[in-house]
Amino acid sequence: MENKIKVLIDKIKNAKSIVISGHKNPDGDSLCSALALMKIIELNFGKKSTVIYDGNVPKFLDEIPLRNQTCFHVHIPESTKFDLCILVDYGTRSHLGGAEKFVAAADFIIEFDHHFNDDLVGNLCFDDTTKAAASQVIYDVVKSAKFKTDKDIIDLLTLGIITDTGGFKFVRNSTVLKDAAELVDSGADIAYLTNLLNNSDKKTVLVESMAAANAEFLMKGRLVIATIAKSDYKKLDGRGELVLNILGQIHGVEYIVLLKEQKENQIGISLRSKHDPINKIAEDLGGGGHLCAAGAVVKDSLENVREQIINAFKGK
Ligand SMILES: [Mn+2]
Repeated sequence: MENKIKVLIDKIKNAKSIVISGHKNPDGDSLCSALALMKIIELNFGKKSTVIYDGNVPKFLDEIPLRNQTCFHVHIPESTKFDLCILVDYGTRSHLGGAEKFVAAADFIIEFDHHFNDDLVGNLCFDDTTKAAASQVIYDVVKSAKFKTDKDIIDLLTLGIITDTGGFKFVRNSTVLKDAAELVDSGADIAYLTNLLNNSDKKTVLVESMAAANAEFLMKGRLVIATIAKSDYKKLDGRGELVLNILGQIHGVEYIVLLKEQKENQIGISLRSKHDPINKIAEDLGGGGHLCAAGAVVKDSLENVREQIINAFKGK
């Protein structure tokens, strides 16, 4: 770790321009980790970096600190060369989105991630799959390097943990709770930060509740499939987490599937499981993710994808 931190410090010190990006269609951890790093670099090295994103930033993240300092990637000329590129929470190469062109042009790439990935993009990798959030990986580095922090950094790192653990519901080891406890001691207010995320549009909440109300129950109620039709897809905010949350509360439900018709013959699939891993199903569909929370995008009709999903769950 010590050696890697030396390289990290050297690369940041010598960089003339720095771009930071999370994965396409950023979630809370991805965006908060990127913004936290931006502020860490500013506070400790006196350098500005550019935080870019691709896809849509969910509206529930509107009130997070420094939100207005993110930049949609197309607003930066394609010919721009950042000599240092930092990737956070990206997962796999195919999730880089608009950051890909800056990755290709950069002299050096640093990554901070907690996803399992056997095709690493970074030249210097701070990866730890035991961590619940990329922001937890960053917090580790902050402590090892003895970097200065401020309220924005503390709040953003805490928000990364809150969002990726579903408000501490998906905590699988104690390290994330220890880190959260330290962040609270450093000034993070969990209740305040949790409320900061209650920002969704009325139409989003209504569409997601409706999708839950119309869901189909299979396998004696162990599998539930909800659907968002193309006409409602635009009203979604992020991944449709509310649908998954509502259905997951039902007694006897073990697997929750949300099919989102993103456009004609393109279905976004979110898979959740209460216990049994379902990441293999996501991988077989060309996607990936965590053991019990994964997803994929399949280019086929809603009806065909529904059939595929039902077949994939046969034998479970
Ligand atoms: Mn994450």
